[in-house]
Amino acid sequence: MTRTCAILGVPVQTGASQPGCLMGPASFRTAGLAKILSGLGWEVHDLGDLAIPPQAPLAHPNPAVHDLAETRAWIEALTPAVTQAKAAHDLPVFLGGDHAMAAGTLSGLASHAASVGRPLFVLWLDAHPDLHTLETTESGNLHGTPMAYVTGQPGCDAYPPLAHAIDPKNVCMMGIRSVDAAERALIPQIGIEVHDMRAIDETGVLAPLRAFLKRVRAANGLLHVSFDVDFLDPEIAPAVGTTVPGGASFREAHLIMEELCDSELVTSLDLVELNPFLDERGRTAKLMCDLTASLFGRRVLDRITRSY
Ligand code: B3U
Ligand code: MN
Ligand code: MN
Repeated sequence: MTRTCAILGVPVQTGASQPGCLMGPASFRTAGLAKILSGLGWEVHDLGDLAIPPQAPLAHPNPAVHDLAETRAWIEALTPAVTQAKAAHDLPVFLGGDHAMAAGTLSGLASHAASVGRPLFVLWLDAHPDLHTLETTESGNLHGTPMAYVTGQPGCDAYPPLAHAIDPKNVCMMGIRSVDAAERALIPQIGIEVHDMRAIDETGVLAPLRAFLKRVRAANGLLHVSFDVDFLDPEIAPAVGTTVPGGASFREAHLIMEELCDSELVTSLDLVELNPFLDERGRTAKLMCDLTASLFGRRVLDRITRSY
């Protein structure tokens, strides 16, 4: 049976420090994402771009916080749209936009998961854990807050009330290499599984990924992958506002995508933080499309057996 995939553009850029992520969905479309996925046998439905109306400014006790009204509005618009897209499609892909988008995609997916009675797991591929609350963020860039919001941490009450929180124990982070003090304190406290780049250098990507996938399978979980471009090394993916050296290599990233494909566990995907204004002749957009293709079934050679 043909599997269906939805593409939803989410041109949010107010969560980041510099403009440009607004053009992310257009860049993914220009790089031919829909055609690539349909070429792999998927039935692709492009749902267009979501929009929010212009917002009146909203103040917050933390004076660093900026563009709060916009992030709130994106969460409000995204939550029902994402729940619907997931109910109607096997594997919706949400094209950011900056990572503030994940506050809305994950809140919508958590509602969907609750409605089908399955736990939601999240694989978070990022240089950053994005675990700030609105009270702890020093930059005030709200793309640093979605994981605190969706796991129900106190200090996010300026965001819309969350109907279903995600269990932090169902979250696995890989690629982490830039963590602020408040986030560092929260990680052991809430029990999120974090594989920083040192851990990846020590174990490789496959062992921790397989252990996590085994947990998802055992729990009959839904699996959302949230892929921040800065997970990748800036040498291969320059089109991102928050580059951090020492990121995942081309080969590590493809291996993760291929393993995710083989597992057949992935039920939704975010592609975030692509800033086409910073790209070099579409290079990062093309790489992100190629990595997505690996997740959707493109392979070098056919394999007869799964390796685990
Ligand atoms: N933790 C820092 C940096 C950051 C988080 N997410 C991104 N950058 N992309 C902050 O500003 O909260
Ligand atoms: Mn991020
Ligand atoms: Mn990041």
